[in-house]
Parts: sequence; structure tokens; C-alpha cells
Amino acid sequence: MKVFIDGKYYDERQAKISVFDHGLLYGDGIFEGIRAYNGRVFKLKEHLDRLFWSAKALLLKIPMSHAALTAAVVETCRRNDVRDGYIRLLVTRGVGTLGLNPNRCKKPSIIIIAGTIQLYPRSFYEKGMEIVTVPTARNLHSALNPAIKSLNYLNNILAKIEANIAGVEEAIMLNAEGYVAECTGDNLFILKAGQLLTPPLSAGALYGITRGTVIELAREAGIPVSEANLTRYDVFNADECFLTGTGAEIVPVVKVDGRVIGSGRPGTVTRRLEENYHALTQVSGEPI
Ligand code: PXG
Repeated sequence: MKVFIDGKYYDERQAKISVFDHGLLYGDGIFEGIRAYNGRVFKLKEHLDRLFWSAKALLLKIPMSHAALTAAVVETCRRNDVRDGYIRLLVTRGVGTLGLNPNRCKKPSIIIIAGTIQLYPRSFYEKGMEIVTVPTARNLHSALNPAIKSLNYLNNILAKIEANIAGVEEAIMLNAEGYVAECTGDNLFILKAGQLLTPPLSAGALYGITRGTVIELAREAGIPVSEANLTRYDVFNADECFLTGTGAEIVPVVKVDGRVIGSGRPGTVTRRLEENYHALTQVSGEPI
């Protein structure tokens, strides 16, 4: 595997960064997880837009243009023969001194890894997955805005640990007001009376690229979609429930906190959206 670091390609074993990089010392940096399907990088523009928005929120100056990053992501896929795979793009604050002042970091570093990912077993897609609500609340906007896809994922990792302790692989995170925000690495949707509902970004959800794609696909299919504050009661009483994410794609959820959702099997609207999503991944994106 060849890894892109600051304009050069390194063999996997030589791909290293400094222990003084504030990305490591403080989680000061941002990232994107992107998929390639059928020789194209899916939704690359949207991922890069979000990366630049995250950077702006952190006053982190990405030392490459949108166009140059597009070319670097595509080139990293080419050099690794990735036609179907997973791309991890990181921008760290760069090498600095001990002490958290980011002004001491001269230049942010850019890392691009192109490999593969399988988040969940096949059976979750076939039979649906079980999830739980966890005690760890999603970060407050006023503390660390969940819209920033930062290298500081401890909030999500704590929730993931709680899910694992409960014997499942994903967790619903509520915000401080008790409304559903999202899961640890996925956005959440429910179907109720023919309508798709998903929490608004203001509830503490990431502006998920897959979420955006699913909203578009649903509208094209004539399924009404709206953003609404959801409680656990709404999730328990949903006809269908599913999660969306770049890594997970669309995963049906059939049990939440021990309550069976809908029929207890992946729903027909979920199935239809999965099909339309997979069809779209095969024909669109930045050619590699
Ligand atoms: N919420 C959070 C907190 C995320 O980290 C999503 C929602 C879904 O967003 P996208 O844009 O991917 O639809 C994410 C994304 C991993 C992994 O390694 C996690 C994500 C994406 C890819 C891989 O666990 N999370």
C-alpha cells in the first residue's frame, strides 16, 4: 500500500508522522471517510466541501486546493489499484510544540490512505441489526459542534464502548435535551406513516453525505422526507428504521433497546432505498 503524506507517496511501513503532530497530541485535525465504487470516487466533491467547512470552523488552513485534493485522492486510488474501496483523508494541525497552542504548528499535514472497509457483517444487511441507546450524550454544539468531523472522536468511542458492553455494534446517541442526535458513525432515519424522518443537524447530527443522498433518493422516489426532533418513543413506534453512513451504507435496524421495530424485518422502503443507493454508487463519482 502507498500512502500519500504531504505530496509524496510512502510505502505503508514508511508512512509515518511526527509524535509532535497536534493531530496525535490533541486530536487537533479533521478527516473524511470516502468510498470508491466501480472505478469512481463516490460523492468526492461533497466530502471535500465538508472537509473545508470543518477546517474553517477550526481555523485550520488546508495547504492544498479543492482541485488539488481531488487529484490527490484519485491518484492515491490509482497507485493502490483501488476501484472499490475506502479512502481515509486526514488533515492534522501539523508538527508543533508540547502545549496545545495551534499557532505553534507551522504547517498542517495531509494524509490519504486508500484501502478497504467492512464495517458490519453481511447478516446485518440481510436480517437487520439491533442497536441500543447509550448514556453518553452527543457533544453540545456549544462545546464541540458535531458538524465538525474532527480527529477527536472520543464522544463517539465512549458511546461505541457502551454499545459493545450491551452486546451490540451501534448506539443511538441522544443530545443533552434527550432527542435523538445520531449513532456513533451513522445517521438515523425512521419511517412513520409513509414519511421518512431524520433528526435535523441542530439535534447534533453530522451533515452526513449518505444522509443527504438518501434524502434525495427518497424524494425522487416520491417518499416524503422531513427533518424532525425524534425521541426514543418515536423510534420504538416507527414502521421502519435504518442507519446511513459512508462505511455502513444503508443498514436496516430491527430492534432498539429490546423493542422490535415494525415487523422485525428490514422494511420495504428501506430495501427500495438500499437498491437505489447501490445503483447510484455504480454509475456516479469522480473517475479513477
Ligand atoms: N455521524 C458520524 C458521527 C460519523 O462519523 C456519519 C454520521 C455518516 O456520515 P457520512 O458522511 O459518512 O454519510 C459519520 C461517518 C468508520 C467510519 O471508520 C465512520 C464514518 C464513515 C466511514 C467510516 O467507522 N462515519
